[in-house]
Amino acid sequence: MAQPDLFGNIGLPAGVMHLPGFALDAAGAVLAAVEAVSAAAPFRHMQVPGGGTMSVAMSNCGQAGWVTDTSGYRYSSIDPLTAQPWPAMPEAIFRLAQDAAATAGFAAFRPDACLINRYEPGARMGLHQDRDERDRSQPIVSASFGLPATFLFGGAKRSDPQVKLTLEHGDVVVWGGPARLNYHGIAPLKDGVHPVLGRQRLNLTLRRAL
Ligand code: MD6
Ligand code: FE
Repeated sequence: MAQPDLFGNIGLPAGVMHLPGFALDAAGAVLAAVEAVSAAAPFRHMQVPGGGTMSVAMSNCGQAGWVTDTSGYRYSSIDPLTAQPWPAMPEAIFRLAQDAAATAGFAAFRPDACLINRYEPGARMGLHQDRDERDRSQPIVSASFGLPATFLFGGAKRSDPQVKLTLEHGDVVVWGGPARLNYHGIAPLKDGVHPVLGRQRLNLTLRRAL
């Protein structure tokens, strides 16, 4: 447990790899690609089955997009807001995810879905598992930009203790193997002004969904 892994990570669950600054070189191209995606598929606050609205605003690109409404969570090839397919996954985003996955030992990763989360101060993501994807042998790659956030990593049960990890601009997390179904969430975003993105955090979460 106290042994650092290949990347110097200590105390993270097995299967979770934090790659600080991995996305810094690609940040300009990736953020320009996010602008283009959100011009075609605007950020929106989706409804959750319980009746509430998410504090995080979302968009997607790729073959499949993660959506939620009052009937539940699922992947959909059509954006319910525009009734059009989601924008294709920009090359810069695909390449970043593949490079990060390969660095973490998942050379076969070919993402077909990219969920884009936009947090403004106070926005949060409650504790959840990612279980809407078909092939759970594939990891999830998550890239963060803008204001720092506190990622909470739990265990296989909702009540398991949590480890905190600060995700900064340009950080990537690759999450798979024995941690694939662990509970996790994001603490309410603290206010601040990021030199590149201002008062927000963007997170791109890439999966093999179909
Ligand atoms: C976020 N991320 O960072 C929300 N899930 O804004 C996630 O829920 C997430 O970053 C699975 C794997 C990596 C993640
Ligand atoms: Fe998640």
